[in-house]
Formats: sequence, C-alpha cells, structure tokens
Amino acid sequence: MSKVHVIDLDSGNLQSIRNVVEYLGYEVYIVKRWDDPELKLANRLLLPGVGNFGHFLHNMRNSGFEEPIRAYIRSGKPIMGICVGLQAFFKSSEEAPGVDGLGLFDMSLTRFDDTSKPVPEIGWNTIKLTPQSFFGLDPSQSYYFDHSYAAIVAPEHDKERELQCKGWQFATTKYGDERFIAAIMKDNVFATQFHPEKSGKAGLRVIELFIKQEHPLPKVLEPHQTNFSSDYSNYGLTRRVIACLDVRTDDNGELVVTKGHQYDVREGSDVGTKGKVRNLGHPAALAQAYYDQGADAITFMNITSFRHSPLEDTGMIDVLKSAARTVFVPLVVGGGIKDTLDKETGEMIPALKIASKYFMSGADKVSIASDAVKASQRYYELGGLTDGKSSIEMISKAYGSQAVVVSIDPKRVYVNEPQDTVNKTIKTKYPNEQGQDWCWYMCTIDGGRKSTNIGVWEVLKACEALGAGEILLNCMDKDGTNSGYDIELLKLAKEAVKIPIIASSGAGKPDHFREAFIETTVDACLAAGMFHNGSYTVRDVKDHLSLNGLKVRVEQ
Ligand code: 1PR
Repeated sequence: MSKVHVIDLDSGNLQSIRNVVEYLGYEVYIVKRWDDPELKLANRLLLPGVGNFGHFLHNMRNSGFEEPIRAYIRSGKPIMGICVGLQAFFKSSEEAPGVDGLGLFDMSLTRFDDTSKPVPEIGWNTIKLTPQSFFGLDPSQSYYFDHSYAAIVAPEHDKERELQCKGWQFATTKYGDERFIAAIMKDNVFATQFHPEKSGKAGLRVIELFIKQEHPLPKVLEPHQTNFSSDYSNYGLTRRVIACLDVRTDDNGELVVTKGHQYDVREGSDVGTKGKVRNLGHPAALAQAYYDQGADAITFMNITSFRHSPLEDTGMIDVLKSAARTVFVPLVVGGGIKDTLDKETGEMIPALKIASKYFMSGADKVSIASDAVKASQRYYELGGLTDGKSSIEMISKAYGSQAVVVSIDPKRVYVNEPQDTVNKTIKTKYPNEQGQDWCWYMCTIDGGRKSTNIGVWEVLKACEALGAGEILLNCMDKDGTNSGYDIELLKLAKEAVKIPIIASSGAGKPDHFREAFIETTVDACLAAGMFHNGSYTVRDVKDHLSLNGLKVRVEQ
C-alpha cells in the first residue's frame, strides 16, 4: 500500500489529513470529483469531515459523491470516516432534522446536554474498548475531540450490548455523564468521532494501522492509568495547556515570535523605555518545540494584521504550512480575519475567504478579535438579532462553529457603582488607587490600541449567539506580567457562556495554571512569555498539574 485516497468535500481538516498521511510516508491522492477514475483504483479511502452534519451530507449529495462512496463500501475495500465523516455513516442527526445520513449504522446523533458542562466538547479524552481493540486504539492514551453532537449510548446501558449483537465493534468515551461512540468498526467501515490527525502520536498510530489494516493488542492498563481514565473532575477531559506565539516582522523585516508587556512588544517596554521589537525565535521552530514538549494546541497571532492585511502576509501562511506538516495538535491562527479591501484590485475580500486561506494552509481554527467586537456591537444594535453577515456566522456556517475562536482583549475600567455603566460590573477584591472597587472589562480592538464602549460579558453573550465555538480570553492588565491569570475575569466569563473558555495572560509559573483550574471552571490555560523566555516548559506545567491531582495528556 503506497497511495491513500482522500475525499475532498471542502472539509476544514482536509489539509491536516494530507499532512499526516504524507508524514507517515504514503502518497496522498485528493479525490475532488465523483467521476474521477482514480476513485475506482483506491484501496484505502479517507472521508474527513468537520462542521455541520446537514451541510456535509448536502455537499456529498450535490457533488455526486454519495453513490460512488456507497459503491466503494459495497466493494469491501477499507474506508475510514473522521469526525463528521463518522457521523455521516449514521442514520441522522439532531443537528439537521430531515437530512438522511448514509445509514450504515442504525442509530442517530443527538446534541450533548449543556446544562452541566460546556458544549461543544473540546479537548482530550480517553476511550473504553467494547470488547477489544481495533486499529491500535488504546485506553491509556488521550484523543482530541471537538464536537457538539454524538452517537450517545448512555444512559441506556443495554444499548452497548445491542450494538455488539449487531456485529459492531466500538470504543466509547464519556463526556460528563454522557457516554458516546468514539470509534466504530464493522466489516470494512471504520470511523472515529475524535480527530486522529490532531491527536499527536496516538492519533498518527491509529491512521497508520488503518492504512496497514493491522490490529495489534493494546498495552495492559497500569492501575494508575485506570484511575486516570475514570477521572471526571473535568467531565473526562484532560486539562489543556496551550502555547501562544505572537508573530510579527521585527525591525529587520524578519517574521519572528515576539512578546509584549501589556501588549507593548518593544524591548524595555516593561521598564518604561523603548527599544527594538523583541525577537524570541522563529515561529515554526517554536511551534515544533512546544509540540514536542506536549502542548495540547498552538495558537499563532498575527499581531500587526490591523496594519497589514493577511492578504499581503504570505510569511504567516508559510509559517503555518511548515508547522502543520509536523505538528499534530490543533493549530489556531488569528489576526486580520475580517472583510478586507484588496488594495491592488479594489475588491472587497470576505473574511470567509481569508479564513479559507488559513484552513487550506493547515489551520484547524481561526481566531477573530476586533471584528468579533464589532459584530457584537451590531448584534445589540439589531436588538439581539443576527443578520447572518458577520465573519463569525459566515465562517462557522462553512466550517463549523468548532473552527471559530473569538479572541478578546479586555481591560479593567473602575467605576464608583454599577449604575455608572451599562456593561456588566463585578465587585473586585482589588480596588484601584482611588479606592473604587467596582469594575467592568472593556473590550479593546486593534491589538489593544482602541477602546470601545462594550464589555466582555456583553461580547461573550453576543459571540456565543453568533456561533463562536470557543473563547480565547486575554487580559491587557495581566499580559506579560507573570503575576497569574485574572481569576475574577475568568469567573465572570464562565458565568456568561456555555462555550469553552481558554484563560490567557499573566501566567508566570506552573502554579498559576493550577490556580486557574482549581479556582475557576476554565476549560484550558494558555501562556506565552514564560515558555518563550525558557523559565518553564510545557512539560513542567503538566508535571506540576499532575502532581496536584489534575489529569493531563502525556504521550506514552
Ligand atoms: O483584531 O482579529 O486582527 O486579531 C489580532 C490578534 O492579535 C488578537 O487576538 C490580539 O489579542 C492579538 N494582539 C494584537 N496585538 C498584540 C500585542 O501584544 N501587541 N497580542 C496582540 C496580544 C495576547 C496574547 C498573549 C497572552 C499570554 N497578546 O496573545 O499571548 O496575553 O501572554 P503571557 O502568557 O506572556 O502573559 P484581530
């Protein structure tokens, strides 16, 4: 087996799949048309999907792929579906009433219950095999999940037995109190709800064994691993540790990773003087280093995109392409995702097109900051309604809400009493010099350079309604200070929305991560400076969390 065929249904994870298969040493053939004669020659077929179930199936039908895929399956040759690729093999989904799946598995998907946990499920979870392993699936490993709908088998305990009787082999995962199908196999059809292409070495192994059609026995679980896989203190997920790379050109015109002190990236800005742009290393090389240390996701922020459009910024695209070839955890890219005027042609380029360029280069998610604040203001101007035109809505419609992160850059504003602002206030434990102990968090735009009149609570609510999948919550007062996260801000944000929140700004030592995870219900913690200056590695943070009883992903 030297060639692997991949069906192209405009899925956001297509490039990531291609990267993994090439990394494993196989040739990739992307099948773009249903009548491509290559499809008949395929011996291993991958069906990647992300986003909306209905959108994916309509796309499959409208592009004429349904019957060729069914014919391939009837031929008995191996096929593997990934994420929405798995969901398409089921009967239907609550996400798209009235749209039929391929019906290979006689079961329907439903939305996770969000009354007591964040939805979507974003993060690394363990699996339970029923009854035995296939394609190297390993209960001692964690796999990366990113979805709101699932083939839920619990609490109907008999369901699992019923499915086994049908000859299905499957692995399940528990998110909160809901158990669902994480991977499934019947005859030549194999599929995973998780993203093996983004699950580090454990995921690469699953794809490789599918290509080789091998089923080695998994390792026997050590007693401590059994405890680890039954820890539901974070709904079953590990505590995610994320490394962030702020990227811009330095004074020599080189694209570098930099780091600000309260967003000022020039040397000496922390002591009141101004020097050169801090150069902390090459973006792709640092991304690789953090991946090797065990980072659970990497974010790239194009921090001068308010000045230069990403359309002109081919350097960032090159960085992303290079990192995506060897870094197999989710890659998030932000900066300049908004409708943009192309200066050369005078044409308005929609945010969706800019995002697509990043997805095609290997990004799994895009992060929107300034434009999300503007979209929130518009949302309230429309009386809490959406007009479908914002970048958040357009991108989440095309690529799924899991692909849209909203990055927020708030700053504390003190007031005498809550009535002094229309925005949501908190009573803080840290009054300002004037003794004011009420404050709200004003959302800034253009990398903290411009103030607005809207608060973080209001932007969070609006962005959730517009379809954002996750929030990256910075804090201008804390950025680069190494003094710990703003716990009050995190608590406020977690009260506002159900979608997951990534804490950012202020981490200076591993214990700051523990503090954020214990004192708040935040879903992930991100840091930049403490990793870039070499004080600590990602592994140091994970060791510290683990010693303090918090489950983390460690590659075996
Ligand atoms: O507005 O959609 O074009 O996006 C611009 C993006 O670039 C935003 O997400 C904004 O946060 C980011 N950005 C713009 N200017 C800066 C700057 O620093 N001058 N970075 C900037 C903001 C915040 C985080 C940082 C954390 C952790 N930096 O990226 O990594 O605060 O830092 P720490 O652990 O060292 O404290 P758009």
